[in-house]
Amino acid sequence: AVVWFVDVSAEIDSETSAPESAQIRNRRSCRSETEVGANPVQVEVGEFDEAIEVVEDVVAENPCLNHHCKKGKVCEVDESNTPMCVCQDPSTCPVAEGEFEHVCGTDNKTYDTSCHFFATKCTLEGTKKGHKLHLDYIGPCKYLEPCMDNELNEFPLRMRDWLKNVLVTLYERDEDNNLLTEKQKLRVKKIYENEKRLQAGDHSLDLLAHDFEKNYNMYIFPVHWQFGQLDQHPVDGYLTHTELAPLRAPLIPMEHCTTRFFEQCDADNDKYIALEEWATCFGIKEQDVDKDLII
Ligand SMILES: [Ca+2]
Ligand SMILES: [Ca+2]
Repeated sequence: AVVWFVDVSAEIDSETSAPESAQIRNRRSCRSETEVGANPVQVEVGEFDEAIEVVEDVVAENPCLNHHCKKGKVCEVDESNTPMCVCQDPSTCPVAEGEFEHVCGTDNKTYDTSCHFFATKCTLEGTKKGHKLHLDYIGPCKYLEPCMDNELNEFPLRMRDWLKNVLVTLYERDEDNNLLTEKQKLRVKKIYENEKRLQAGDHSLDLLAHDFEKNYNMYIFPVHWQFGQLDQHPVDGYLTHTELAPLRAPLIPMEHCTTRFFEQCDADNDKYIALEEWATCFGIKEQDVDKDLII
């Protein structure tokens, strides 16, 4: 479950064109190394067989090759052969391979794939409607039960435990993957090696609450770490709706309190979740909020 979640985050972290986090880049490069296994350029040349000369000419002349467009846009050249990004026609998006590729927009409409969603959002650029339209969650739109007050309090219990387990899993696999920085590794090592650590499992809410009280210190870093993972565009100590999307979108269909939880995290209602607000809604004490922990 952990791996699935991390991968999906990487996929949808694209409502912005800003650089991806090192974490995601690392994961991508790992993935392509294992999956492709060959130099992609060689593969392409092979496909064109004898026409290698011609292919190389085309490569040199196509200014779109190294021109990156954000999701929802594709590169086209104008009359003077200058590359530019234009909205992608949704009908050119790859056909969805199944319902799992559908996404639900904040307009409560189901889009075939995230490609269809971002292409549609692009055509609305500059309008109020387009500004308000976000990818709400992964999967087709469905009825989400309203989140009750008592359920809202349960959410951070599960979330904190889950974050701690994600970090421990990353740590266990880190030997060859470099998913964590050296500093982060040292911090997780302390948690990992602590004998009192609650092992991953399907625990009752009572046990999770008890563990948070007893082993509070083990939760401080995981909460900070997740904030740092999301605060990337830009790195400024605040989370925007878009920065939060990689965490929110896969979570909403499984945890119906997700939206309400993050809304109330923004205690001062300025549309940004500051590190202090984030830490507070996960039960971290004010004196333990530490900007240095998110690096
Ligand atoms: Ca930010
Ligand atoms: Ca705020």
